This record gives sequence, C-alpha cells and structure tokens, in this order.
Amino acid sequence: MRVHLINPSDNSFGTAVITPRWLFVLAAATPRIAGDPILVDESLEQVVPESIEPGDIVGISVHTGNALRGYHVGRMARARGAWVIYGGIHATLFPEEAMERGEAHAVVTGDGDIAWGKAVTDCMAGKLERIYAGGRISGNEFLAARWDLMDRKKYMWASVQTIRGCPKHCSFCSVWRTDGQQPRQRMYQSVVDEIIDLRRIGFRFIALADDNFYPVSKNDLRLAREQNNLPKLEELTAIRNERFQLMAELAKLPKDMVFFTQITMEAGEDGEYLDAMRKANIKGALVGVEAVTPEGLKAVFKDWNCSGDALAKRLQTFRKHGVHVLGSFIFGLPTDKPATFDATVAMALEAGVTFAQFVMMTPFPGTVDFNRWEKEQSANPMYVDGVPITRYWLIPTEVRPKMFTPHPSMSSEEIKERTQKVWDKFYDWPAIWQRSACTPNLRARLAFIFLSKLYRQMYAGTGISTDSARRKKSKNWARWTARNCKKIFKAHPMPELQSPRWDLPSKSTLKVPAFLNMENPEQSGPWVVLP
Ligand code: B12
Ligand code: SF4
Repeated sequence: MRVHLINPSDNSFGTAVITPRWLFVLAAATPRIAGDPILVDESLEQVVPESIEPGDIVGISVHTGNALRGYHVGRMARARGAWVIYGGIHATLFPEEAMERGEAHAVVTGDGDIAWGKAVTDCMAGKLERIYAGGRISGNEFLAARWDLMDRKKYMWASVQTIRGCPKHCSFCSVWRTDGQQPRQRMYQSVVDEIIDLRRIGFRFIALADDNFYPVSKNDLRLAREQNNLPKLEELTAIRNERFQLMAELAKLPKDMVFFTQITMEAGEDGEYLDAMRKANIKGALVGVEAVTPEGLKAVFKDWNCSGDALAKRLQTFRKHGVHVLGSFIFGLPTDKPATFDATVAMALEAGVTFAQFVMMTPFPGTVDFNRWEKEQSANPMYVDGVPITRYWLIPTEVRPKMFTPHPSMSSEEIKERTQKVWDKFYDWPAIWQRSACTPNLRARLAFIFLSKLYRQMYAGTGISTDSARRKKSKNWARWTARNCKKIFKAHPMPELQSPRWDLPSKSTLKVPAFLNMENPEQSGPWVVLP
C-alpha cells in the first residue's frame, strides 16, 4: 500500500512558479507508518495511472479551477482499485460533489494537518469514514512542510504560510468564510525554521502564502482603544507584536533572501510596519486594489480601500518604504463602465505599482457574490452543456464561458476585450522599461523585463483569449520564458545554515499529532509536544 498525493492540473509545464504548499504539508501530515507519500504535481507532469495500485490511498486537492481535472483523476484512481480521498477549498465547500463526480470514498473538509492523518490511519485499519471535518486548527498546530520530498529544480519560488484567516469580508472572497475572520498565526519560530530549511537546499525566493499579512490595522487598534475594549486591545496587540517578531527574525536571515506576500492596502498607512517588512526582505506584496472608484469598492464591500488621488498616494507609500506592489484589479463589477478600464490602467501607472493583474469578476463558491448569483439564477436557471451555470467548474473547458454573471451594460466579449487592452497597455515595452528603472543594475533590469513579460503571458494569456491557436503560441512562449526565468531564481544551497536555538515558552510549545512520530498510533495520546 502506498499513499499518493496529487495536485491536479490540465496544463503541465515541466516547471512551476510556486510550490503548491498543500502537497508538502499533507506529506508531513501523512502518518510515518504509511511510508513517504508519492507526490505528483500535475502542473509539472501528469499522473501516470499505472503508478496507482489496488489498495493504495490517493489524496487529491481541489480548488474550483481544477475541480474537473481532480474528479477525472479520482475516478481513474478508483477504477484502479485505490481509496480516493479529496480535500482542499472546493471539496470543503462541496463534499457531496466530490463523492458524486469524483467518486470519493471520503472527503476531508477544512484544514488537513490533523484530519488527513486520521483518515489515512482509519483507511489502513479498514474503517474509513465518509467525512473528516478538519475545521480550523490553531496556529501552533500548523505543520511544517516536507520539503525533502520536493524536486527542488522544478520550482522557482517556495511557499511558506505564516497566518490563516482574514478579519475583512470582501464580497468576492471566500477566505473569511472558509479560513475564518480570526487570524490564526503560526509561531514565528516554526516559520523561520522552515525558511532556513528551504534556504539550505537553495531557495532564496519565498512566497508567504498568507491570506492577509497585515491582520491588525492601526484602525482596528484605535477602535478597540476608543471602545475601551481592553481584552480585544490586548489580543490585537499580541498579534501585531508577533508579526514584528517574525519580521525581526526574517531580517537576520541571509541578505539574498526575497519574500513576497499578500496584504491589504491599509498597511500603506503604517510606515513602521512597512519598514519592518523592508528590513525583513519582504520585497513585494499583492495588494487587492480591486476597483479605483468609490462605487466599485462599495460593490465589493471594500470601501475601506482608498480611491482617486488617495489611492495613488497610498500605493506610492509602499514604494517609498521599499515594498513593491503587485496591484490586483477586478473588471466586470456591475459599477464598471467603458471609461473604468482606461481610468484603471491610468491609475495603475500613476500609482507606480511594479506589477499589476487585471482579473475578470468570477463568482467563487462560498462568497457573498456567489450566493447572491445562485439565488438570482434559481428562478430561471441557465444551462451550458447540460450543466447549470452556477456549477460552471463542471462545464467542459472548451465550452465554458469566461464570464458567468451578466453585466448590466457591457457584454462579456466587450469586458474581455477591454481587459485584454488594459493588460497590453500596462505591459507594453515602454511602460515595462520605465518601471524597470527601479532595479539596481543592468542585469537586474533585464531580469525585471523578462519577469514582467512572463507574468503578463502566464496570467493574462491563459483563459482570456478564445483563439486556441494564439493560446497555444502563448503557452509555448510561456514555457520558453519559464525555463529561462528559472535561472534568475537559482541560488547556491547553504547546507551550513543553522536555525536559531529558540527559547520556547511552555504554553506555546510546538505540538504535533502523536501518530506522526509513533510506529503505532493507537498506543499514545493524540499529541506529542516537541521540546
Ligand atoms: C497563496 C495563495 C495564492 C498565491 C500562490 C498560489 C500557490 N501556488 O501557492 C497566488 C498569489 C499566486 C495566488 C493566485 C491565485 N489565487 Co490564490 N490563494 C492563496 C492562498 C492565500 C493560500 C494558499 C496556500 O498555499 N495555503 C496553504 C495550504 C497549506 O493551505 P490549503 O491549500 O488551504 O490546504 C489546506 C487545506 O485546504 C487542506 N487540503 C488542501 N488540499 C487537500 C487535499 C487533501 C487530500 C486533504 C485531505 C486536505 C487538503 O489541508 C491543507 C493543510 O491544512 C489561498 C487562500 C487560502 N487560505 O487557501 C488563495 C486561494 C487558493 N486563491 C484563490 C484564487 C481565486 C486565486 C486566483 C485565481 C486569484 C485571481 N483571481 O487571480 C489566482 C490563481 C492564479 C493561478 N493561475 O493559479 C482562491 C481559490 C478559490 C476557489 N474556490 O478555488 C483562494 C482560496 C482565495 C480566495 N478565497 O479567494 N493564490
Ligand atoms: S480579499 Fe483579502 S482582504 Fe478581502 S476578505 Fe479576502 S483575504 Fe481578506
């Protein structure tokens, strides 16, 4: 019996930009008694069906975008006699769908760090249950990933999570619903140890795979203080202090390290925080700008974001403090007009964001937008290829529409075309050349240009164009660029790098499920405490 963990993808590039963290965390969560799992990342290469044998256990992760492929892989594995278990955000939201479409024997909902081990041990004991509710575990229960099982040469960036959950409630985002609004912060010592492991094996570019790296804003602190809510103030201050502790430790790591994260725009008012980020080598962050007008921001429940001149200033503050911004904008909001596209690209250029992405409004399950749309559709449901449009991820990709929610004044084609033009304008040669002036030397400048083109090609080309010939060309181009970009991200391994000796207070000592260390999981309590 072997355990397989499969990250499904329709497109295999041979090279991937960022490691799919779940794969290596679930590898760490696999009970030792089951042996090392076989990891397959289909964004590198497709699973080989013959590698799966009767009695094997196959864990498959699905988010909405790869659910269809994931179900295909699951059916294949089940037909070969394996036990099929799904997890990930989409399976969490639609466990029954994974059973019906993906022929799951079981589904793990929520966090898999603990629940996966339980599912595997139960399966080995012949008593697999249908649903394992992983829930939301606390920060000091998050497992460090098994990077020793990764093919280091295949990835440009590694990913390490420092916090889960987000206190905001944007209408297009499911994070606050699935991961919760209470930030769950991982112990900074454990984060730093994992990063040191990665630097040892030659990774210096690391994506901090967090929902929101700035979980406590100055405004949150001010409100708690004004309300004289002392317990809240204490809690928020502790979270904030721990962020600073983490950044202080990151600052001590080798100077060639580069971190990238996701953060709310509010951090732009917190110079102290941005300075700590710069010192910690957090060189850039994805900032959800979403819309440039107050109406647009209101439509997505994000009216705490700035608009107009204040927006440009806020984003420029990041740059002034040495943190580059990847601005993320959404098109297709009901408030968008033809003029919004030009205004958005003008703003992105004026605000001096280093990179930008312009995504089409997509109703992801679990969001306020999705629920509203599903309700609207229930009266007169629309079908494509026999599938209700509100289950668009089940529509074969060749016939799947690119936009699902109708816009009050523009057609999907018009929105797509205008969005494409915005990408073209932001990433045209003169604009990239001008932005590349932020780099210290010619080599870095060329690397920047290369990366800008790669980014544009990988993220704008996929899905937006309907011309399959052009898509194919763009895929080949992206493959070529990705291969060459790998050289930029290469670093010398530093096997000699030592972890600091942590003085861990007993109440926050690292806990790991006992079955991970024990030959026989039944013989001990549920937890062991690591010294
Ligand atoms: C970091 C991140 C990114 C990064 C890096 C992605 C990467 N390659 O790692 C970047 C910025 C590139 C990114 C991009 C996008 N992302 Co993103 N991203 C995230 C984020 C914040 C963290 C993912 C992560 O690594 N978590 C750490 C791992 C350990 O956690 P996990 O994946 O949840 O896995 C745990 C459990 O789910 C479970 N589990 C997972 N798989 C399995 C499998 C089995 C068998 C079992 C038992 C358990 C299990 O156990 C794990 C450990 O507890 C998530 C939000 C979130 N909190 O998940 C969004 C999220 C995954 N992203 C999302 C989206 C929409 C996108 C974009 C499409 C956004 C956009 N419109 O451009 C793009 C996609 C780009 C692309 N072409 O693929 C959505 C997906 C929604 C959905 N329903 O599918 C999420 C959930 C955020 C959201 N709600 O909006 N993303
Ligand atoms: S979009 Fe960002 S700020 Fe809004 S709820 Fe999601 S993670 Fe939080």
